[in-house]
Amino acid sequence: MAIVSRGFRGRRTADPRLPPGQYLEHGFPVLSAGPTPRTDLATWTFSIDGPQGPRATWTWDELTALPAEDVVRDIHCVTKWTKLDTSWRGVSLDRLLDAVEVDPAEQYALAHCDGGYTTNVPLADLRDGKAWIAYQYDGAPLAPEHGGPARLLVPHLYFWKSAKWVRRIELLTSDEWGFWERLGYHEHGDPWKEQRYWGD
Ligand SMILES: Nc1nc2c(c(=O)[nH]1)N[C@H]1C(S)=C(S)[C@@H](COP(=O)(O)O)O[C@H]1N2
Ligand SMILES: [Mo]
Repeated sequence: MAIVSRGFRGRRTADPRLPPGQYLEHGFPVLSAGPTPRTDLATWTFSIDGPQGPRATWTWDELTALPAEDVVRDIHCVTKWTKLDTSWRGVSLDRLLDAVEVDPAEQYALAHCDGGYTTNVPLADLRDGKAWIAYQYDGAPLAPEHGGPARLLVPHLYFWKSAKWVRRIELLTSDEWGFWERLGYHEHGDPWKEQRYWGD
């Protein structure tokens, strides 16, 4: 009996969709560093900013009128849970970045959220079909505790990069750490390279 169950466990941890050190989670844990902010959709905006302020701003109606994409992706939290096949609807960052002029020297981005959370992502990780401003999860409006009305979704990086309640993406010419990065989390956060903390 013991040998049989060890065999099963061994086969599960060998799941090729699990990055190193991760386990499968079937629920959807909520991880927030503070209270869930509430923003009235009538005044909500999302913007892409440069050093001089907003280069493009979308209201809720404008953002949700843009062509959206349905994406199914695995998500990986640095606390070691991985959830497979999560389904989202949102606007590709490619489409939003197309609306602004980006200086070639601006290779970094810092996401800013209601509530003050921030996280940095290299601009290249937001391009080429890798990131979205997501406003639906599993066919329903994104729940406030999971980042509704809208969150950044960057599923190929650890999930702390997927900033909930995102309101601005600031383009930068040098990398600037966000909330968790200043507290010791990795500046990039690739789960397949196990970039969890400083020095990984
Ligand atoms: N604004 C904001 N975004 C955030 C966080 C946060 O505390 N505030 N936590 C991050 C972390 S550490 C994780 S793992 C995911 C959790 O998303 P979930 O609560 O939808 O599972 O959100 C990320 N985005
Ligand atoms: Mo996390």
